[in-house]
Amino acid sequence: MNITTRRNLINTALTVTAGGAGIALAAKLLDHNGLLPPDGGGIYGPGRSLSYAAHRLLARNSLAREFSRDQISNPAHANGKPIKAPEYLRHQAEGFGNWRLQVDGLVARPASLSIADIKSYPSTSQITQIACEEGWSSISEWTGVRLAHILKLVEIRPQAKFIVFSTIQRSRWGALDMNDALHPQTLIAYGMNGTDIPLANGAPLRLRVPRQLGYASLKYINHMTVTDSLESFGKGLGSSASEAGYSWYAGI
Ligand SMILES: Nc1nc2c(c(=O)[nH]1)N[C@H]1C(S)=C(S)[C@@H](COP(=O)(O)O)O[C@H]1N2
Ligand SMILES: [Mo]
Repeated sequence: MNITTRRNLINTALTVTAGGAGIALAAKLLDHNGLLPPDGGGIYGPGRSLSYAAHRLLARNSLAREFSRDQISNPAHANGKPIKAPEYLRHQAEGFGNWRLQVDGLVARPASLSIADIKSYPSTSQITQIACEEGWSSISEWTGVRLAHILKLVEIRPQAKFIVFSTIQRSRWGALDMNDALHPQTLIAYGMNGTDIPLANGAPLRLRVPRQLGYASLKYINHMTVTDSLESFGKGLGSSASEAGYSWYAGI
């Protein structure tokens, strides 16, 4: 789809929505083009759908801003305290040697990756900002492997549309579409500011999605499932954040 076609599609969706009877029609149009987010229903649905569609159509390959070393926040920020669940404390006592990232779903080669496995892959670093929906922000250097690299290793099937992430905190989970999943700045990170990720920042493994608000960058991840539909996950809204009333897609 070229840029004019994309703009036209958005204009059509906007016109149809503004036309009153058109919300359902606009949703159908976006759905048909793979542009309806999982939380696109309800009273906030049309706004969410159009903002998601606009990002995907007009800013598909955009990069999040990267900063220089002297802009790194000092002291480093952490949102919340290290978690205290016995299961987590046990992993911590074992130096995270038994932590695994399970990868399954629509893949040719399901995997169970240790931190050592993940550290053996080509690493990349970025100095990016975490912007929290609560109003603060913090800049850190993140080191890890591109999520795209892992998805290539496990050979995702062509029907793949979303990657669902679980964390050791059962109440925190989320999903990325393939555009964010394959984006070069989306990392499975194990390092922060030159050392292993501190406990409060999501040790030993977290997602970094610098094109979305902080809540998309899930900490303590241990499982990812490749799927073509989010319907069977939780309430079908795509994340614990959207179940709590935030937008599933938090593009910035
Ligand atoms: N598992 C898990 N991931 C999480 C959170 C959380 O509470 N649990 N908080 C999110 C929110 S709201 C933000 S803003 C960032 C904060 O990351 P930081 O603690 O490294 O600053 O992590 C996100 N990822
Ligand atoms: Mo946040």
